[in-house]
Amino acid sequence: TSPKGLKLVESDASGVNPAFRADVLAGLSEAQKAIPARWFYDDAGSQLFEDITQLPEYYPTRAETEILRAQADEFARLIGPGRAVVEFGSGSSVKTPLLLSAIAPSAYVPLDIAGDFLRAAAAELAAKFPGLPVCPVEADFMRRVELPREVDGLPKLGFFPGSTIGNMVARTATDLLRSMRETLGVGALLLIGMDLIKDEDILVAAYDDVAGVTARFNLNLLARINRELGGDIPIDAFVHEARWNDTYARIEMHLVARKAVTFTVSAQSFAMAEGESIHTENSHKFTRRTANVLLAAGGWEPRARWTDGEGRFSLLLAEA
Ligand code: AVJ
Repeated sequence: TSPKGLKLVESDASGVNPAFRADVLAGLSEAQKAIPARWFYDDAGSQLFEDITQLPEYYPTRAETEILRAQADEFARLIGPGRAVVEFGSGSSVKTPLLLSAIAPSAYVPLDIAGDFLRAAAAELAAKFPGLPVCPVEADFMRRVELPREVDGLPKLGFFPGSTIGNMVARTATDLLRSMRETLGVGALLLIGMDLIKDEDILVAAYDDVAGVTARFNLNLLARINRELGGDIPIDAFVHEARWNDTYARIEMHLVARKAVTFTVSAQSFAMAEGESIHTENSHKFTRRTANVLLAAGGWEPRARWTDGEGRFSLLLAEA
């Protein structure tokens, strides 16, 4: 249950997730068909993303982990002990322990909309840090979240690694940063990962690996739609594509129809021409300045910034 006591709706009487169905049907009805990237992460999709983080071409996870390992002393100096760390997302088994070990916090509060995964990740973390109060909260962090009583009065550090903010267009990213500020309060700090603009070939390869894992990750969305929403999309008729959009400085993932297709989802019919695509993800990339502008627009003042040794990825510390 959410802090307000409302169960977040994961399925209706027919076993369908109504938010998933609404997003898919609306997205397939647009001129440029598009489905929000958050629907990638069913069990198979979450496993495929784990596999992506191990790929030679996919540098962001390794680069950010390198920063977290290398800058422990700097985090301790600039953040200090005694804060409640509020992680936006369930936490990763590698990055979160690196941060917590570096700064000696007073509590850890992971926020996630997916309750089962949240509780499993929280239990694993609690076992690694005996004596650290761990207080998971099942909530949609795109809005202000009521934090648990246990962390009242403690100074907060928000943690949002992975360049997940890059999945959002500027308006949504700004809304999220403002919500984070409301959740965390005055005097809060935020440690946030943002991937950097670099050579287009390197960016495209990171989202179109030779082994085809990212292609399977993208195409899995169609399998999920067919399974959960009673669809008959011919998956073999689609190919994965990663494109650099230079206007918005982002990698876009698309599923491109190799031939004209018709299909139904939840009893609604759709048609696509050869070469037409479903836009499935944006992954925005930043410079030092665009990262700072985004933070400022969301109400956060940049305080410090670190990159990995090859300058591929940035972690930024900002103050509310
Ligand atoms: C988890 C959203 C940060 O955008 O790099 C990886 C997801 N998509 N490969 C990203 C993803 C394709 C990833 N994020």
